[in-house]
Amino acid sequence: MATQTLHFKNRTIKGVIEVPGDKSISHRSIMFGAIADGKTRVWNFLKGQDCLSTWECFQKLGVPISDQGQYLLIEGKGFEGLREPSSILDVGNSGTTSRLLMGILAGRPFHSVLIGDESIAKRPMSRVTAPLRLMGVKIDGRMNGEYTPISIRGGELSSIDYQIPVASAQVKSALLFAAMQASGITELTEKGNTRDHTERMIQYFGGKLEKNGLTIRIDGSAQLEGRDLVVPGDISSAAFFIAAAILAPNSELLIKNVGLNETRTGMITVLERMGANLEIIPHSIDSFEPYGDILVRSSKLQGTEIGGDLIPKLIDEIPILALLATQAEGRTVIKNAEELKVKETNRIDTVANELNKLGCQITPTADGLMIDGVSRLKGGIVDSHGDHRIGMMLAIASLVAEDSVHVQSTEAIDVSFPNFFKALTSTMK
Ligand code: SPQ
Repeated sequence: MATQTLHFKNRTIKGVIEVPGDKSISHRSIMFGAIADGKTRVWNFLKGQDCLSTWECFQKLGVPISDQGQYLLIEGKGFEGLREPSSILDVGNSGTTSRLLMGILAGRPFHSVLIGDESIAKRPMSRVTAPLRLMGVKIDGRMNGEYTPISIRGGELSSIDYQIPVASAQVKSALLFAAMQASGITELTEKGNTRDHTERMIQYFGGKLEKNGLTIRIDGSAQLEGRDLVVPGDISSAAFFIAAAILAPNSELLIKNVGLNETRTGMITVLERMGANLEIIPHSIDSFEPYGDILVRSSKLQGTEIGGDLIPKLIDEIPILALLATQAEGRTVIKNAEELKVKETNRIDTVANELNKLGCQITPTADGLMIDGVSRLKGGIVDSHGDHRIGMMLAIASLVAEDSVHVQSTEAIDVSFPNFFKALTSTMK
């Protein structure tokens, strides 16, 4: 277990950086490359642990994937090119790998078994296994398909008309992958607008779908073709640097080439409302995903209320937003965010428990957090509990803590941001 001792109070954040490639898009680039016909080349692929799990799973499914230095090469042969794996598919810590893979394997006429780490074993899977059963898949797992290990015997699929009961891009994406292999037209209605990377990639790889408000219609005759793509920087990783520059005095940081897909930019909307000094510079170059630069300066923040439709657009940024709220004037209330309980950790409890150890005033609620600012942070021993986003948030807390912050279990950060500490210290003056 790695512990980092950090004492960064009064340091300034300055310069120009790029953050690693987007995790959600990197996972999907391998998946689409694998189920498309022909070569897919991916630049700026995120070599974080989660995406490496996806890479390994698809290699076990018989897909040639090679690191060509500048880019990743995936040689797909369509859905039919996937082969029955001779050993268990290990998704590691990755919810995205497990859920999306189930949707792909649902239509394949062979048997596979998915396992993951201790955290994955606690994350709900029936949100995917239940609708897949409705499509005709033989899928089971611990506690009637709720938890890993999951076993799938895929085969012929029927289309469904389904209202997704949780606002989850992973459930939507798993069902889209299954729907592309089903007979007839599948109609999916989301509970709220979630990240739309899968829909964009279906279209980018030559497939068709119709979107009308929260409803997506897709038929099972998709013929996808390999493509070249550049993965934009991950806004969820940029979030920690945005926070660092806001909190540290006399700071000015330019974060280049960050994904600006509006289903992911809820944090920017909220921070602008809180008074943050941000400039968004979109790039006009045509791409399958919008991206641009973000200029951040030190800012004084006001408390706010965050809930409703905004939640899916910033769900992974809530830990770092909570830290920012401890440094904002007044109260911040985060509600409608019960999904946080089923992430890598229960992020409602972990955020409150760990930040309160440093002197914050955070009350966990049934569906979010109530945060009173401005808190003066002291040093202390805190733990990521194996959750990458909690680990990075606690590291950023050291910019405002009076004494050293000892962050335990920092190895978890490799899931989405290898070399995070090197990148952070490179911006410090
Ligand atoms: O992949 P995993 O472990 O679920 O990762 C997380 C994260 O913090 O990196 C969530 F814990 O991101 C999810 C995100 O919360 C990635 C994701 C995607 O790529 O489709 C969608 C969101 O999850 P969900 O369950 O709301 O669909």
